[in-house]
Amino acid sequence: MTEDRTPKGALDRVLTVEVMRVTERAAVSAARLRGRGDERAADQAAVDAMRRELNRLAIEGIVVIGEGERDEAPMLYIGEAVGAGGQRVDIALDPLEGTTLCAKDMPNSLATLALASGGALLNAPDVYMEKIAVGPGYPDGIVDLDMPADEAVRRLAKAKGVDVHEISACILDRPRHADIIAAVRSTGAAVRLIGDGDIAGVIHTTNPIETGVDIYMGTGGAPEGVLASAALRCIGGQMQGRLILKTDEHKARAERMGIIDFDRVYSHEEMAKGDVYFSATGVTDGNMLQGVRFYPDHITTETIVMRSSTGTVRTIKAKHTDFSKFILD
Ligand code: VTB
Ligand code: MG
Ligand code: MG
Repeated sequence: MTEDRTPKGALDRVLTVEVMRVTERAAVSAARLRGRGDERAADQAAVDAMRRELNRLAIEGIVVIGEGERDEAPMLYIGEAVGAGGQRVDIALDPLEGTTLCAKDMPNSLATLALASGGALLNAPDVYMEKIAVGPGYPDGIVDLDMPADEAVRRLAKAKGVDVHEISACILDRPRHADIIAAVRSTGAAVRLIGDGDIAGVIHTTNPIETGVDIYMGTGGAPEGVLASAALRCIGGQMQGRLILKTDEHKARAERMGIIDFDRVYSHEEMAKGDVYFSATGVTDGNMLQGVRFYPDHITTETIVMRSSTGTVRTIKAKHTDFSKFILD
């Protein structure tokens, strides 16, 4: 028998494989609807597949970051119990992150899931979150949310030992980001604008040579912020997030989830604590993951699956010959 080096208090390591299966299934179902211009259908397909797979796992899971609150999301809503029974875990999911990317067959849409011990993931409402993230290897606090964007890229360049022209910042292409885009460009650094998909944007900072992205900045979804934090906990890097709670309704939702300090800056370690698993399967082709491929007699998927307690990061290319299952069940 091989020795299981699972640290005390950590989750069962068998779950590494299990979480991967869940995102693989969701990705295949969404990928069938790539490029059809129907975001809702692709999202629904991913949600159905993910829920079905989650309910087969030997876990007693609660969705803490999901498709929305119960009245607006019939499936995988926040608070939904999933699993066939077993270890008690919290789950954060975005079955199809980048629905528009998938509907338009553009790069970097993913099926994503994070799993952690009960109480370990920030219960964030589905509001916006300001984010800043960099990959591993920088001193703690090298950048933060309150720093002007131009200062952040300059500091990063200095720490990396390169000219600021060699830095690239990934930012969601939205009018609300006009100022930070201008600030970054004023330094001579490059801006990679993305249409959607900021979980991928954050993960890309962990491998700047492959992806061409050194830093992620800007405002995106809070659920995506928690999922990206789970990934960084495993792979290394730093992130900060601050919920944008301007309206009374948003504040009330945050309060119901136990948030009392509305202006709090969370580190990625505060958004995803303890032993965390993260899995993402490519739906469309991307910088780090290939999308689902349909061959006449099999399907391939590519998944990055990782675990924080051991820091193992696996990229798994799977060939699924039992493909009838993907269609029938
Ligand atoms: C981001 C991105 C998502 O929403 O969180 C973004 O990661 C933010 O919201 O893929 P807006 O689109 O309203 O700007 C998505 O683009 C879609 O969920
Ligand atoms: Mg979604
Ligand atoms: Mg999303």
